[in-house]
Amino acid sequence: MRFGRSLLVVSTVAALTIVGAVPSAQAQPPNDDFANATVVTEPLPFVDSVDTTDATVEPTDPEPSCVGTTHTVWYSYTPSADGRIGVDTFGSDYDTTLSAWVGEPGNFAEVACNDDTFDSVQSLIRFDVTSGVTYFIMAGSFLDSPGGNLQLTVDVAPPPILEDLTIDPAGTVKPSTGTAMIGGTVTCSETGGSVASGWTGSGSPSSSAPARRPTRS
Ligand SMILES: [Ca+2]
Ligand SMILES: [Ca+2]
Repeated sequence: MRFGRSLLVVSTVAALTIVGAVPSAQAQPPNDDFANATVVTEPLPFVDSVDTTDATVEPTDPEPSCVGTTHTVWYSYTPSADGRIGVDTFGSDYDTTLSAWVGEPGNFAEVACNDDTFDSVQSLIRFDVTSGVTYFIMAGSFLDSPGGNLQLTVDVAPPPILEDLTIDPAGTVKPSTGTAMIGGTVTCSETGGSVASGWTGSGSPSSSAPARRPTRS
């Protein structure tokens, strides 16, 4: 009886050892491949978190214009109305990249691209969207750096800052230095409001447009 118990214990230990020796499978994220892009749902904001450590690069992944990238995962967004959206990776724990595309594998057109934003290694892109058009968002890691915990947010973005510049027709020249002084007005608008402020600028003599001291006749 005691001998039988010993055999049972040995068998159990052996079984546990075998189970523990099985190498762990890679945990590729569900939206690793373009064909399995996670659908961004409305209403915004849309927030997603995914481990991109084992994300891979497909041969058909497009090359962003602003940065090299690996460990790519995909999202798709088809807005129900025209507008402007922002996509960011703030809160992620690795050096991310973001790009947005329209089209299909082998025939993508880039809409937006960013590597770093606000003195961080996280990314932010903003772009106008048209109702019914599907936009594909590719999040990756910088060059071949590791992936990690991706925090991705898609939200409505403020309208772009509009600028209008008016230069006064008359300026002055400081005879002692040859420095030209001009003035004008810069107008900026954001989130429906606008501000206007006067400004002055100066320019030093250059080889292409030399400033000359006034001469007396
Ligand atoms: Ca991928
Ligand atoms: Ca980055």
